[in-house]
Amino acid sequence: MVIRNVNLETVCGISSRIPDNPYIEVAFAGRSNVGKSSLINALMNRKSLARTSSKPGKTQTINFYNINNAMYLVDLPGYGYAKASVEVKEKWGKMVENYLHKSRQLKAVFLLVDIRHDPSANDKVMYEWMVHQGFSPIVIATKMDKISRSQVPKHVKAVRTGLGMQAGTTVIPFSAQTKQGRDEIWELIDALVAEDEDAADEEGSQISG
Ligand SMILES: Nc1nc2c(ncn2[C@@H]2O[C@H](COP(=O)(O)OP(=O)(O)O)[C@@H](O)[C@H]2O)c(=O)[nH]1
Ligand SMILES: [Mg+2]
Repeated sequence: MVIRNVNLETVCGISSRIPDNPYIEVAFAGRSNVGKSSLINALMNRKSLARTSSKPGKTQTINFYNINNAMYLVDLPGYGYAKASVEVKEKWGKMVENYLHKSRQLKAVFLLVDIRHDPSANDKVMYEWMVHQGFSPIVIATKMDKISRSQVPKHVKAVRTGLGMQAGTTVIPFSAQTKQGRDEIWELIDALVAEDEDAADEEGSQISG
């Protein structure tokens, strides 16, 4: 995708309604501080449109970034933020769950994990949920600049094992700092956008005869 324009179109809080968007959505899940907003900025070629923070638990809303009036990148609040109260955690959980279940435009969820660490129990729950919902699970192992290149395969393998990923599923090593992995992620998203456009054409031709 050649980025022509990006716009933070909808910010969805606990009490807001999930928008009924006209284009497909791709969402990014993962624990707080794993690098979701940094990845979205890297995909958009923006330094700081998506707010990033060294303090975990900053994004408490679902943020919809309109890309070229063609699709949305969706920044989800992170799970597993230890300092949030039980009540707040529950509300966030419900909001995210509600979105993931109800959005008609959500075509893929990318799960971000830190390439340095074995996936957590929450990561595993999220992964299994994705598979259960019928999404083809795509895992992004981020912060790869923090390990040496020669260590990457070993860590990718640990991520696969930790999540119980099946053969043929995708792990993309990524770094928001070096932008490694960015093109590969866009290729996957572009394919989803193209698929949706084909489906729309098909529908159109059925209506016209
Ligand atoms: N070295 C390095 N730091 C990163 C990378 N991605 C994110 N970070 C840092 O990790 C922290 C959390 O990132 P953020 O995108 O806000 O995480 P989020 O809570 O998942 O949205 C910030 O200090 C980022 O600068 C990366 O690929 N490499
Ligand atoms: Mg964030």
